[in-house]
Amino acid sequence: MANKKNKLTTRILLGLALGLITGVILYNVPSHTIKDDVIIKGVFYIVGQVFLRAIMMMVVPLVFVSIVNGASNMGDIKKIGRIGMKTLVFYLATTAIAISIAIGLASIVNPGLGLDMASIVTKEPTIKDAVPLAEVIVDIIPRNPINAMASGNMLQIIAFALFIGVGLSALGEKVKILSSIFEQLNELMMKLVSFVMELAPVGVFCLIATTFATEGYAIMVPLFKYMITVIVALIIHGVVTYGSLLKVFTGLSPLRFFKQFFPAFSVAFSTASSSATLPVTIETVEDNIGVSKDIASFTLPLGATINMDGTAIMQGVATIFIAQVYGINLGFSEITTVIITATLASIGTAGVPGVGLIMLSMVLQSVGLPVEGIALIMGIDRILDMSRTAINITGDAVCTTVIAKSEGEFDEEIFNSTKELQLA
Ligand code: DAS
Repeated sequence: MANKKNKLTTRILLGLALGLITGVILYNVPSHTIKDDVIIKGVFYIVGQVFLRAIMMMVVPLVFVSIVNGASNMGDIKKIGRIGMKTLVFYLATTAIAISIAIGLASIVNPGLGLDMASIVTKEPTIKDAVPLAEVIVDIIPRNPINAMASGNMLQIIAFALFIGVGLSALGEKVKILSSIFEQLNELMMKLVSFVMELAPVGVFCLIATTFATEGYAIMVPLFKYMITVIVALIIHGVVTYGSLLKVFTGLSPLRFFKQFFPAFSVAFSTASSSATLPVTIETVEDNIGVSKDIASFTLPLGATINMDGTAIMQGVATIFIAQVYGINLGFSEITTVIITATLASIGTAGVPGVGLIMLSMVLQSVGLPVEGIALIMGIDRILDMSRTAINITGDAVCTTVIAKSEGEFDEEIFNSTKELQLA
């Protein structure tokens, strides 16, 4: 499984490199019918847009099914009690901190300023009028959930899906067939996402070639600033947020934690999939960190599903970047909507490659930003996917360690031993 994802990563990075080279070559070729109408506006446009739409097609069903499934699998809040509530609060709090760091850093770096896509936007992007925060909160509850799905109102879809998931978990055994249907639908969604990601190498090639063939070198600096902003935000969150939480809540050495956790970190980076890394994460957290099996086997699978701080960071930076390149100013209520949407969306986002980008189109829709902006960053997303997935699972492991320590289910001798995990 991990090997298959590594091959996909290689093919996508190859598509990125060839697309970049092709785009720069085309940019320097004088305008010609073949170049403009057949290649760029023909082949590249069709393949690139088909890939982009295939991703957008997945958003509503993926969000709805995966959040219903995630919420129903959390088990009855009363039953999972103390540990479950601690885990939920910790995961959602660190995700909200993550996206706030991302938005704060992006607002300082301003990666999208200087590139004016607004001039080439075919339709005026529809930014919702700045609505007061109270309206944003009230508007989370849909009057008509079917209409919410049809219109792609993502916060309302998330709210409705969470409501159904909690209902399913409260009914427990009485609706086990319906719950298993949602589990199977979730498996189906993951399979469909993997089909779409098989298109990624060609889709990425066409999108990045189009971007560079039309924008030329001008796009390089903003894209580079975007990438650096995401990576710096990931490092800040990993070192400062997780390091502080470990020091304050467990007294453990963050440096030693990251060293002991490195085997899982490296598998997550190479596969870009939290789910594929989960067995290694569990083994590393138990054998290298010292967390009990009971705690690890509950909080880590939950974290791989509902806790995606790295993904939230990408979504925060990408939202600011896309708003800037389209010349759209996001107000306080829009920023709050982005933080709420990305935090809640992480509840259902399963840990497979590229899913963060699918959820990004949902975050953009929640504040009326043009989803077409994803085409700008899709080409380089795989590199960032690898980095953010590694942070996603590090967050899961840090939370697990804090919970285990607070429950007295942590063996400090294992943590202080120097043995390295021998990965099979
Ligand atoms: N690749 C996802 C994961 O496995 C993260 C993402 O797509 O953002 O966690």
